[in-house]
Amino acid sequence: MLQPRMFQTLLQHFSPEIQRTSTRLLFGVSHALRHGHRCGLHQSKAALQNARERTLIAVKPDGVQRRLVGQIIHRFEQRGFKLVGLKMVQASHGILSEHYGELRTKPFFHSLLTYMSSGPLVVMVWEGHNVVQASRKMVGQTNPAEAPAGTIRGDFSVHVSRNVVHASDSQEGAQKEIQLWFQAKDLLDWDCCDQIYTIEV
Ligand code: IDP
Ligand code: MG
Repeated sequence: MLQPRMFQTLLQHFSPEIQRTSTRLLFGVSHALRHGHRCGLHQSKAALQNARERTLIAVKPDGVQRRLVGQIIHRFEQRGFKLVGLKMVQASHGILSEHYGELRTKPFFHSLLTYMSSGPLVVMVWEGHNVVQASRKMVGQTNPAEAPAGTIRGDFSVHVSRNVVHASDSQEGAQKEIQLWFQAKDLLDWDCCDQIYTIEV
């Protein structure tokens, strides 16, 4: 690990602006880590528990074909959520029937399955504080005609049958969908180094 004194010595070779920024960063992180240790255990546990909420997001075949995967991932990263699982799949009617089981009686059910199996999906699990509700807002209404500009559907789609992205609609739904699409071993528990700056722990 780089010691503060060595760090300062190295910094002497850089411009004054880089020196100031780097020093603020170094001592800011160490202060935040010390402060984190002083926080009440109960509060930290509750905050960390909330921060571990997870949801399933999928870029649908139209989103993949239109090369929107990067922009959609970018929005979730930019908001401050943590990616804990990701894969590209060609989904079967079997898994899609289970995923959309509640819509089985809808007149568009068959065409929905045909569309969703027409090409690869990029399926992801995102983690963070209030991620289920926040991601539904980021995605926008089911019908893109009603989704405001600034939402993914409002910015990238026009018709309800080609609305680019899926997001779980509740915490219970998210748990079921995550179990349907991922094995536990494929979800990574990793420490995100900016967590102390995105939630209060
Ligand atoms: P959601 O994706 O916003 O949660 P749901 O009502 O769960 O919306 O519907 C699942 C998906 O079914 C939608 O995202 C859309 O792809 C498709 N869908 C919903 N309503 C219609 C419709 O009226 N016509 C065609 N497809 C629809
Ligand atoms: Mg839904």
